[in-house]
Amino acid sequence: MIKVLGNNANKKFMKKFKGMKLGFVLFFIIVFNFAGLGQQEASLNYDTAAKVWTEALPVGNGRLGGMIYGGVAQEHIQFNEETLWAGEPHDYAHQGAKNYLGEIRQLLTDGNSKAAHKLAQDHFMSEPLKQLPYQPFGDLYLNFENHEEFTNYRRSLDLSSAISKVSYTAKGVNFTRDVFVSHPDQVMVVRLEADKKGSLSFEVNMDAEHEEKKLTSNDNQQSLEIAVKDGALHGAARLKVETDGSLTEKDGVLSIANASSATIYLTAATNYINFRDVSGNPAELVEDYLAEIEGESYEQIKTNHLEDYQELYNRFSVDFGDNGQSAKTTDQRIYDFWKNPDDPELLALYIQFARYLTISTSRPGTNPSNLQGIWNDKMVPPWLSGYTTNINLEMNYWPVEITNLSECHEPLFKFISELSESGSVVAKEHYDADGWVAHHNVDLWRGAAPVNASHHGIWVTGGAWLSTHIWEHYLFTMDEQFLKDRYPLMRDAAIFFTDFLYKDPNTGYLISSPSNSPEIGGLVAGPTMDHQIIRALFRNTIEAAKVLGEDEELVMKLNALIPEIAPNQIGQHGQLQEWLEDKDDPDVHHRHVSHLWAVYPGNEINLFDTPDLMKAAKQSLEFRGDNGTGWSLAWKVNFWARFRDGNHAYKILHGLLSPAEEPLRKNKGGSYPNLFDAHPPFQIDGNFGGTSGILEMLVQSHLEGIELLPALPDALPEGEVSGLCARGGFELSFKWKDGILENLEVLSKKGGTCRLAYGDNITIIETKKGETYQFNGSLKEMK
Ligand code: FUC
Repeated sequence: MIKVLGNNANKKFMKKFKGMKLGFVLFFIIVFNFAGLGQQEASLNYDTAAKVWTEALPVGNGRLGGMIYGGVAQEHIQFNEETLWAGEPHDYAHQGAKNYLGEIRQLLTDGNSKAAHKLAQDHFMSEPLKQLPYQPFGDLYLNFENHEEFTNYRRSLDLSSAISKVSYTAKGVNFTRDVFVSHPDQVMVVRLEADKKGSLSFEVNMDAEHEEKKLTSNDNQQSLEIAVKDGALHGAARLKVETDGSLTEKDGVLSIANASSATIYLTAATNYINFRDVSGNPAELVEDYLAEIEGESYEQIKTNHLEDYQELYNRFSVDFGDNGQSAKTTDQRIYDFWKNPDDPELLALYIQFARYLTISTSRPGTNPSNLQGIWNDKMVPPWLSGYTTNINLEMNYWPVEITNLSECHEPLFKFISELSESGSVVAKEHYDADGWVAHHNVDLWRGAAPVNASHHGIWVTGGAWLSTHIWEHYLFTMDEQFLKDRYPLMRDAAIFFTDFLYKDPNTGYLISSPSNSPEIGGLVAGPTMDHQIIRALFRNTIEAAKVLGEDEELVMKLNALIPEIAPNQIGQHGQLQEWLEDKDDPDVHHRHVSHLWAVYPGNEINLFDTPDLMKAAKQSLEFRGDNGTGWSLAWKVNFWARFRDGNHAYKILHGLLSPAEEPLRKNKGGSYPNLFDAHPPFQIDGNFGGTSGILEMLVQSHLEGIELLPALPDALPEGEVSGLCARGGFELSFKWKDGILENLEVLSKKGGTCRLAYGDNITIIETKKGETYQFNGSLKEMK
């Protein structure tokens, strides 16, 4: 960990980084050239309208989301509001479950797993057994008469402005539509223009799939009220139209005629206030949102949007060079990448798209990004479009710090805080323990109890894994106030495990039982992943307590427990054991690779401290193979980067960026035409995990310092990155050519020691807060 540096830290850092092989060391000094570095253009482009949802383009402001189809005769924007879910406030804990904990443990210890499963299924699962789904909200339709014939069709999503555009020519008139969702003004904006006066005519109406719905209009406004079928939530959407043409209303539909331009402002809200309170008034909220933009011009609202969005987006840029592929449509590029993975700009686009998705789904005050971000068109979406914590939810936040979007991590912290409340009830009812616990799935109601089935639902380290994000955020920002505010969540997650860990009569180790290694092997005693996560949580809590000068006694207790926890073990096939017993099957190619958690996102297993375990982990990954669902591929990219095998990481990325719907790829993970990650079906985690994987090839800062280009693949021989964040509070800009670092600029945001490594070159400098330091490719500081 970079945070806590002992007296001999510098020596240790040197030692750790000994043995790193570079091959070449640069001896010449390169003239710095960051002046030319700018924001690269990044856009998704198409020459036809979307036929299906995974071709439509996403827009969002963290709360409101839209999927734009871009049809000419009919525009369809399917929209969501992030708090519209089925269900109602409910804690899911199973009263009296704790009475069965001892017996379930004993059955597992005795090897009677069948009886353990049955007992757990009958008495230990959440009430009710299933959680509830995220819901679509509604649809906006714009119908244009006489637009059947058209030419010059283009459809795009510009990532630098977060504006989606459609343009075409019909009857000699050039038409354009711009759509964005404003965060400052909380409205979706659809701007339509025709370049010939008075030639824009269309009808507007909203609709929804909900059985309970009501559409009303008056003057230039239209309202849609809906209620979910199973539950306490209802919502209101409201739009208003401003135009220089005529506006009439008939049967709820608004008609615009003879206009040159028209702007639609749409907003939506529900009665959800928080996971315990549904007393909101959505009709009032949407009225207020629209009242707040009354009198503001379209130009002003667009300017507000751009200022707000670009303040986040423009902090980071990446350029891998462009070999001409970017002139093609995005769907074609994905197809061509599958055939020949030589489109470095597509990787840069993938990174910026993930940043766009982060900004569009996660803003301070919103809910975190669920399995589909905020976009969903199904009443029963895959896996309920929930918050799955045994990999997916965390993966959504893997690149958030590195890509300089630290405040977009906040929704996750708020979520953890709420989850700790429901999780403390579950800790008591299921485990008779203090602190809090969360299992593998969570819904809007912060359900923390084990759901669905004992063989995958009883997995106890969901809350612990999430809590590691608090420490990570601190490492990247060095923000002590943040740590002080959120530390109790880590501490209480750790306290749960001080009660929960159980001395295994067979081995004498402290183990996690009952639990599972997600989602393979059933209910077991002592899965490796749990122990890795619990140790990481304990270590983080110890470090955090030291920073804050708190909880000395707890620190002593955690320090004493860590060596008692079952260690990582190497098994008969040279593999890292997934379980306490040496029973891994090398022929199993399961999508989850949970026992490698300590390689990534953890750091307990690494090349310097534990080379043998690293070798075993690599062996395990080789057994699992190179295929997988979208998120599984994404995770493997990160592993291979940590194994310092950039070419293998790139091989996996090749799959992740290949067409999901290509029949010859037989339902593998990949990308849809709109660059959404395919599990399949659509699941947003792979977009984020793939992005963190690419960045792990460029910079790693999970050990004592910052390593430049630790796993650069041959396919990315040159590039330029700016605004990339590393642990310790540093922001990096650097450039490489022919696979060799040319120069580096480090901004120290908080001061302190900065340890840099590139190949055999190591530089340690004391930095001052706010200062920028420049280095040549051999890490020699340039004054
Ligand atoms: C976990 C995974 C599945 C899927 C689901 C949402 O259960 O095993 O593959 O991603 O989450």
